Amino acid sequence: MNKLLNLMSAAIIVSALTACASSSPAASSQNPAAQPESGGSLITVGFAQVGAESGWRTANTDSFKSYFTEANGFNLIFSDAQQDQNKQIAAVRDFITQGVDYIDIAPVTTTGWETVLQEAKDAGIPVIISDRKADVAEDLYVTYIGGNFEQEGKDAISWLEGYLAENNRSDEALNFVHLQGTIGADAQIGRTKALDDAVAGAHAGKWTIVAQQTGEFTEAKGQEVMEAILKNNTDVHVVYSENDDMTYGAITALKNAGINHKDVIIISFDGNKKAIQMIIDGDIDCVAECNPLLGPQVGDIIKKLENGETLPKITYSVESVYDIKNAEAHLPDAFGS
Ligand code: GYE
Repeated sequence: MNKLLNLMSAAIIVSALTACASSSPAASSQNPAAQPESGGSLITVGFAQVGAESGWRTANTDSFKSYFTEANGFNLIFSDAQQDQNKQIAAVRDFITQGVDYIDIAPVTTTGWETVLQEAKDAGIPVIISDRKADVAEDLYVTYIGGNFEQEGKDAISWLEGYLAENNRSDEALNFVHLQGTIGADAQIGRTKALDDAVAGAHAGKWTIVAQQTGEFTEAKGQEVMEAILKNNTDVHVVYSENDDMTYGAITALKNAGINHKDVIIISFDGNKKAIQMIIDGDIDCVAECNPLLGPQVGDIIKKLENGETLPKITYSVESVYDIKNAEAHLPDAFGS
């Protein structure tokens, strides 16, 4: 069933990507929508990226850089904020000063965007929010495209419930270590809420979070934080890690502490090729997928805007859950390395 769903979602993504590619500005040079501004000039897009903290992020950046090319009719101005919101806001102001045609922001955190988005609006520059949501009034941006993070978390919890039931472990008291992403990022808020709700609700009294700390979505910080946590808690049954990179770090920390990580249920998010391989190798138990390949989809949004089309306010990526039952089939399609 899972496998079927995965194959279906992979097919949807592939067909969506193919659709984007075949209707790209480069492929339709007679289409005036491709070069609308001054017949032949490029569309300038400023992309305020979060940083380079993870494999997901690298794949996301690559996806934008390989889509928004001159050959495709675009001039991309790329900015890396190194996970610092002030830098990201400064980059957006710079895009406004330069008079770009479109701005795409992947907001580091959900809050703090009103002022600069109002400035973009006043300058008449449409803003697309991708990857993580910003908590602002709907008239300050055109559309959001990216993951549904609370749903990803709920999918991971459902997977765990199913796994425990299959192994006759549903009644066990379980200690969780919870490694959170960058605090205040939409991806952290949603994934954290799903676990917090499960622990306070359906599993109250049975599931305990013994440590809940941010590893800032990086492998190094994930390892460092996990090492510190293991000094006080050696009885860990589940690691719920909000991205693959922190998961790699946590596994190293478990090994260094002399704990067999294969005895711990390890739940991760994203779905890098390396993490999918680690499911096959028995190192990771479950990965809730998050799709980073948003470049062509944002390109498609821009083309629609150029055509005067109205877009939905939110478009969520189609996402699956991977475990030992479907990892092998997904491996060739997994992103990154
Ligand atoms: O899960 C993590 C990255 O915002 C969905 O950011 C993204 C998250 C992703 O650093 O690996």
